[in-house]
Amino acid sequence: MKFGIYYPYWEHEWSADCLKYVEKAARLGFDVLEIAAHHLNSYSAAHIAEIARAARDNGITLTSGVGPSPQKNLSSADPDIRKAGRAFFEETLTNLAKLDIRIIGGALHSYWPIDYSRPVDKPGDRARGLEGIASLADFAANLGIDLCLEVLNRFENHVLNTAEEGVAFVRETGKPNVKVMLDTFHMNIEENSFAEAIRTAGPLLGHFHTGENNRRVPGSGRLPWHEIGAALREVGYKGAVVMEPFVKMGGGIGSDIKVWRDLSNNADEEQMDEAARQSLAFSRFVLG
Ligand SMILES: [Mn+2]
Repeated sequence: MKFGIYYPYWEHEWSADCLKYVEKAARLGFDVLEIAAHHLNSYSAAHIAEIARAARDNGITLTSGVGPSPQKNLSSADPDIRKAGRAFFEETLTNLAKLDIRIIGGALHSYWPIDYSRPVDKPGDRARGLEGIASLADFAANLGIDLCLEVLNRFENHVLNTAEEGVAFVRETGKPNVKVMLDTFHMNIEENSFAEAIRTAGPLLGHFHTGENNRRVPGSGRLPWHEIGAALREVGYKGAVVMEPFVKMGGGIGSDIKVWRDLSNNADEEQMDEAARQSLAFSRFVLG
């Protein structure tokens, strides 16, 4: 198991540059840095090469996550939007490969966050999203990339809310590089049992996010980390465990994540670093 962190922990905008966090993640002892792929296509070739070099120099493995915008939604009823989604993913995956990234996780089959002021068509969105992912899978496979479909809570997505729904979706694609991604924050809302959900995903589990019930760093809240660790070991999970804490208000990130109070005890950057370092030690001990 490798342990990582998603750099928006320190940022207010998804467009924030990931470069400086490569060295920081290494300095804090992480194996993995997860980058937000939302704006990767706007990076210059030279900048992408610089990030790849920094990762190699610091011994950091990069993974990526994305919440596709409504205009790049593979499950849209509008064929032009589905086409834009496909083009977005082809360009993004090509850039991910330049960074040696083998994992992209998130609601790839849909968009995020969902606008629930509009009518919800779960069967239609599921069918179109499945077709979009299944047809994208070979393109990703040729670049050595796994598409990891994140199971989200009901307030953020309607297509995949449980490990069981994730597994059924992934099996239907019939593609070996399409996998299930679980996140303890979402599991805490939707699953009857953390261990059972992890067992349900079993060998199809391709990526794993950790966060507390209130999205503070793992070990600071009340999730059953020993149960979660035992289940990950039981299914022989060998992938990345990436902590995804969100503790600061402000910007597009604070708004999308719905952070309406400072959950960090007004920590400065040094204290944020220390909280991440301590949570990493906790995660290695209890999950690894
Ligand atoms: Mn997540």
